[in-house]
Amino acid sequence: MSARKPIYVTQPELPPLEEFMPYLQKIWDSKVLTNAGPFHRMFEDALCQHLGVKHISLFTNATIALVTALQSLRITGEVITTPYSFVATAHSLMWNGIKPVFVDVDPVTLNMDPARIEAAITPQTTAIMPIHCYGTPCDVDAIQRIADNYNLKVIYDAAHAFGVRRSEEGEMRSILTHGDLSVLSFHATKVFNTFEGGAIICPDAKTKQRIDHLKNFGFVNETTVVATGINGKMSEFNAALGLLQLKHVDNAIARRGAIEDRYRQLLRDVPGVRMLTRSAGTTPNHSYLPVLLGPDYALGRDGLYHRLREHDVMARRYFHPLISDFPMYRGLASADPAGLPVARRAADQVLCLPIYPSLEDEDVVRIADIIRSGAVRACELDVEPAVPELLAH
Ligand code: T4K
Repeated sequence: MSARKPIYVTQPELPPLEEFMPYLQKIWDSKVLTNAGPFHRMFEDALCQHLGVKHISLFTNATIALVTALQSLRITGEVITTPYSFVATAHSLMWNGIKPVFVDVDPVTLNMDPARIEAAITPQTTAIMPIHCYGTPCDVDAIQRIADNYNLKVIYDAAHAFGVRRSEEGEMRSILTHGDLSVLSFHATKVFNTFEGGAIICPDAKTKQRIDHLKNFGFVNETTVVATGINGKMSEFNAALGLLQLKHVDNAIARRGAIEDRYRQLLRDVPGVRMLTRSAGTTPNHSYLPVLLGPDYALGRDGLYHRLREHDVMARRYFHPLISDFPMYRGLASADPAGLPVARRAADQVLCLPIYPSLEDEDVVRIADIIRSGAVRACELDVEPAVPELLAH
């Protein structure tokens, strides 16, 4: 047993504690702990500015925000979504009594494949819920064209997409303004965290107001309740932390970018290891570092997962199993594996490697070495073409 500290898939970024103390002092002095207090308002404004969007409603977490986003647009019936995501995406539909309809993903981005959407539309379809998986932007233009043609709403699960921009009309614009609503997560494991937290990006003040009512039990004033709302409010503690975290997030993302570059350089020529192509014209956030271990990777995906663990490296198989494999979904016709071959292959091959700002270069090198060691048999076979039947493995 080694005494080495485990390296997890991620480690939350935290500001120096002494920087947070004055914020806490203000909360202690004012005794305003929640219900749209001063930090909540300041954080909403600062986030809008930072992200380049007009209206944001803060939440306790992204899951409640997704549930509320669906409520706010009165989505019912069936919603087309992806099986290649964290289970909260589909759960938010089930909590609204909506039937998820899974469609396959694109092999390059692993985001919902727009070419699969139209065939899944029925008279019950009311919306599309894609995710910007690992922060890679969806084909938002193609999705919007389909939504417009069939009069469907689009709610993006943008839990991974904090700060992601793409080139539009000569400038870098937030990916979060596409569709009708986008939902961010500020969970501890995300690029930007408030311990727990989330937000809905809204297109206009009226929609934000409706969402603000919905996250506060439906209250409009002391005595008027206009909807069966929920309690989804972010507390002053989380909002104050978020305000402070914003000062550090650009540096954190830059450091993540350097780590991703290093992995790409070290793993470039390892047989059987594929990294996702970076989207052109995009400012990424480097939130995850997925690699796909193909059939020509000698050790296989699960072999590598376990070998890394033996070396105290806790890589994760996001997203395996597919959502459509979980018991509450697998009975759906759209969960049939035959209709989801690309998502299934990705779920079988993916491994998300550790990436976070304080990850040391020597650890990146060590992780890359372990991955390379798992490719050895394939390398040897590459120079031994005398045994072609083994190459087919
Ligand atoms: N939509 C999408 C596409 C999502 O990915 C998510 C969440 C959501 C919606 C819902 O967002 P929230 O409602 O959570 O805001 C984690 C997260 O819990 C989850 O938020 C995230 N996606 C998902 C992809 O990953 P687990 O079960 O892998 O978390 P856990 O606890 O195993 O954490 C992973 C590693 O991170 C740990 O091994 C160590 C490190 N860690 C974690 C926590 C919580 C820390 O160092 N400190 C911590 O406090 O789900």
